Amino acid sequence: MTEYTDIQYTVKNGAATIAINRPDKYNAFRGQTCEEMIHALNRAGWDKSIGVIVLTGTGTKAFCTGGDQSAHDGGYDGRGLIGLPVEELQGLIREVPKPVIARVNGYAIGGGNVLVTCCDLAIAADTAIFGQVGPKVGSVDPGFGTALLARVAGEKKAREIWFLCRRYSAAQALEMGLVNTVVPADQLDAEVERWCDEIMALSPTAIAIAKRSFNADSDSIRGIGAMGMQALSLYYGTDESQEGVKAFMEKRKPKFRG
Ligand code: 2NE
Repeated sequence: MTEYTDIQYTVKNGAATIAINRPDKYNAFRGQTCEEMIHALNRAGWDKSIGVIVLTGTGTKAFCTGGDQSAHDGGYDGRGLIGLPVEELQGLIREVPKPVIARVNGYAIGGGNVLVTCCDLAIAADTAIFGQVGPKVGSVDPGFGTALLARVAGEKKAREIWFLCRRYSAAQALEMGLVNTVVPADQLDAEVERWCDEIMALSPTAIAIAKRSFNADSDSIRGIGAMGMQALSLYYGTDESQEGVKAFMEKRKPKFRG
């Protein structure tokens, strides 16, 4: 894979930036997007000249809004149990031996919020908005989306995020520990660059060892996620789940009960 259609891949001063480039879909990912992100993460992850990876979305509206609901018909349009190899993508963010920074430039919703959760660090524009929508749209991202979020934001807050599907400001995300810092939107790139430059001045091997040891404590969540995806694939076959997707696409409230 040398040409990408759904993402942009750029390198500057040892930092590789992977940007989802589907602004008309609020940077939602389809099967092809996940494949390209996996390819780009492997490309940057094992390139010794790269010391840090930045994950972001193009435009100012969205970082990423999760699975592309227009590519969902009882399952998404790609590979794997649910038609999106998200568990592989999330696992790879943790697996690459260098820090992955989420540059959150807008909505980080659903699977987009999970990407932020999985990244080692997160820097948000003050205009960014966070949240989960699964129970509103007939989905759930089990594993890193739930159990790792509880480690990051705390058990009660993670359950609130999933059980109420509210939206949270960048300031609230900072307070709950989901992001490391918040800056005015017009200073986002300069701030990300500053963090990348600081990382590039440090020992890559020490950082790789530190990352793996941080991961060790929560690696069992990968297994929970695998089991969860198996359950999710069955849930996607139900009327209840499909009502959620249909309601989102028809811009109406879902009717899950009765
Ligand atoms: C992002 C948010 C909150 C924005 O709301 P609002 O009211 O400001 O805008 P609107 O009209 O909802 O969205 C603007 C345009 O972006 C598209 C919309 O369809 C709309 O298109 P047009 O009508 O202008 O043509 N859009 C936004 N998000 C999209 C998406 N994910 N797929 C396709 N089109 C999308 C609001 O739009 C929102 O809540 N979006 C998220 C919807 C969602 O259901 N995400 C997937 C959750 S499940 C998931 O991610 C997942 C996973 O993480 C792991 C495994 C399986 C699934």
